Amino acid sequence: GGPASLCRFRGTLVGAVLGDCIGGEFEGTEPEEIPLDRVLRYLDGLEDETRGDCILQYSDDTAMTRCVADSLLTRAGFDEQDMARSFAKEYQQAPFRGYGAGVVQVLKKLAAPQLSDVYQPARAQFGGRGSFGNGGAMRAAPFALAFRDRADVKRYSRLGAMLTHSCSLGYNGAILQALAVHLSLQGALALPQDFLKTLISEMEEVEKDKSARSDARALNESEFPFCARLHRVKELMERNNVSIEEVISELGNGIAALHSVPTAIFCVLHCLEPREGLPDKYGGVERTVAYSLQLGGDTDTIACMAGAIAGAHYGIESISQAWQRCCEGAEEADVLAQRLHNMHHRAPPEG
Ligand code: F2R
Ligand code: MG
Ligand code: MG
Repeated sequence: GGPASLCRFRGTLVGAVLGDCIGGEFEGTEPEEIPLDRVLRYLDGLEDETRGDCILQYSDDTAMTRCVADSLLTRAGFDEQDMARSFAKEYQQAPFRGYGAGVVQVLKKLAAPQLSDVYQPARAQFGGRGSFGNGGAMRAAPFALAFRDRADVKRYSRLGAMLTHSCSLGYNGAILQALAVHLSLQGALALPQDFLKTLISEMEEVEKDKSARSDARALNESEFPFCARLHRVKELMERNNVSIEEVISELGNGIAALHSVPTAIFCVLHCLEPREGLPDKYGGVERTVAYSLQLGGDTDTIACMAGAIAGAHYGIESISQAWQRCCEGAEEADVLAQRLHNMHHRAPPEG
């Protein structure tokens, strides 16, 4: 499909659910425990027609992405009160979705009817430093679908993440993920070096901010930490052979946004071409998800974010029907994507 086509919208949200559900199987695993043959055996099992519809459950990644999409649609734009209430209600109804240990406190506080400042519970996290987890980034894709204008994608993905993540290393990860989906939807992955260049220049602007600089200092990170990681992505892309160990040591595979969003972007870029060891029958989304799983660590979230960016590039047509049938919430994600596509092509939503 062309830029911002329906097929790309559907690919984005369905790709994200697939990454979450399939990646969930390996979350927290050491990479040496998941050699490629184990990953491929597992993925082959999803294609086995004789086992009927196997339902892999989605986790917090999809639960919160659905809240974001639903709130943006219902309110025809970003409404922090509505989105906060939606997160709290979703958690109350299904607390078993594998939420981060810290964010649960925020979600409980957001349920209080008398709460007026919905950003306050997030600010109180981790002794007032706020969370740098990837929970804001894992649910950021719908912002890229709802808003056409790049400045709006950045503005609202930041505010949406700040409802739970007040540390800039958390919410800036959400901006980076939303920007990656936004660019991919426009077809920017056709020129991977330019795609990366644009992300770096956008993030330079974002990370100039005073709080970003002081948060990076307080956490002993380099200045412009996301830009620094994106430069490492560029270096890794320029090399012929990159081992899984090198990707993990250069970019990370953990629960922090800084250690997972650039990693997800690398997975997409690395899998733009067929990869040795991955079956030729795989489309681009399958290749990307299969590669992400081998990194171990926070596999549901890395595969979810990579799946969204890859899905925006390749579109729904490239995604295996068998995989879709296996994943809880894939059909609902498809419906939300179609509604967001309508919204995107109508008048710009109010902020
Ligand atoms: N929570 C998980 N996985 C753990 C295993 C779950 C298991 N399957 C189960 O069901 O029990 N996955 C999900 O959490 C990640 C998103 O987390 P989020 O929303 O960012 O949460 P939180 O609590 O804010 O941050 C996560 C952890 O990061 C550390 N951390 C964050 N900020 C910190 C700070 N300023 N100082 C120190 N530590 C900080 C803490 O350990 C937090 O608990 C996704 O992977 C999702 O899939
Ligand atoms: Mg999860
Ligand atoms: Mg995770």
